[in-house]
Amino acid sequence: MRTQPNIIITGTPGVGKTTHCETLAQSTGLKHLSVNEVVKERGCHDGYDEELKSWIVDEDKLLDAIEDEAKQGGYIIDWHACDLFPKSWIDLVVVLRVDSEQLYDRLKSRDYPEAKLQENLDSEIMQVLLQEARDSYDEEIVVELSSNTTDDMESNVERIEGWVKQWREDNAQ
Ligand code: DAT
Repeated sequence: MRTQPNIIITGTPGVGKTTHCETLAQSTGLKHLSVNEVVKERGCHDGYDEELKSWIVDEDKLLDAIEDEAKQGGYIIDWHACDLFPKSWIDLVVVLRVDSEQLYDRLKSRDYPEAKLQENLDSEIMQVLLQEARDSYDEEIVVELSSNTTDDMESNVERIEGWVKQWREDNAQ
């Protein structure tokens, strides 16, 4: 039994995962687990895709790398996929959503290659991550939240903080 919850914050790149996770890590004491960092630092990849400018993730290595931490609990997992994590590890899945114009501006300012930018815009419009979350986890633990403005972010953070507080009360030993 975990004494702290694990939360996934997922969504298309640029939606605001890192910003939400960093704020929540400070306010809740949960640890921000950036899958991107783990993939890079612990070598959970089969090389780098120069065209897409991203690591080719080895999911088995990644799961092995984070298994002990995840089983212990207390992590906010930050990644643009969610279907790979075993259901038994996860207590809440937050799917952040953003309007196309906002996403375009955010990705453009990151100098994304055109193909990668378009792929991510399409993915957001087609709700790929939301569908993936709904297909992979029980509907009660999947929450869709808007991340267009700083007001959105504040209310999302407040809502997730409230959820964490409740989880801790419900699971106090
Ligand atoms: P991700 O980790 O999903 O790739 P990020 O946290 O790095 O996204 O955010 C990308 C950029 O967009 C960053 O400059 C912060 C900004 N941003 C994210 N969410 C926002 C929001 N709800 N309101 C305003 N700006 C936001």
